[in-house]
Amino acid sequence: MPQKTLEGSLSAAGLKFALVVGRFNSFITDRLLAGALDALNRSGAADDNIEIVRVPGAWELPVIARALALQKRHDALICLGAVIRGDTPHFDYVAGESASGLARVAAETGMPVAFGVLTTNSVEQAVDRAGAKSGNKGFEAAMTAIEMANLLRKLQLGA
Ligand code: INI
Repeated sequence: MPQKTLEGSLSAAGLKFALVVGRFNSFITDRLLAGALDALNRSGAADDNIEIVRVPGAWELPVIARALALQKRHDALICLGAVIRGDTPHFDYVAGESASGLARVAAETGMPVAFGVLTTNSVEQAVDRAGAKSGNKGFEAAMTAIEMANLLRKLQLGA
């Protein structure tokens, strides 16, 4: 018998998304948001099915992602932020708790949560990953959200 492989498609038609975006380092997160919206639009998502939620910073992403996940109004969440290392250990707390908090929301609620939070050592590294040399991590996060929403739907339909 041939192997059975399950994968999510990359069509966003008919799917609902929330983008949760940190305002801190908005010169970067605005670019991540633009990349994510580009991915959703080019994959067939309807504007009416896209909601943008702004939060102060990456630290605040998990609590709002959790509230949205519990509402079950979306097929996937796309969380965007930019944590840039400074001279103090603050970076480690914000980046670490944002990442582990979002992972916990996804695991505990079953809602796909794409992690589009940059954690970089410099502004230059962040710029590179927000639409310059190294692509746009917001675009990649949105594509991941689309794939995961479709894969989960397939599994729930008994694939
Ligand atoms: N929030 C970020 O999203 N990125 C950062 O680089 C950052 N730094 O460096 O401080 C940051 N801090 C704010 C944090 O997310 C909270 O909004 C704040 O601590 C209030 O809870």
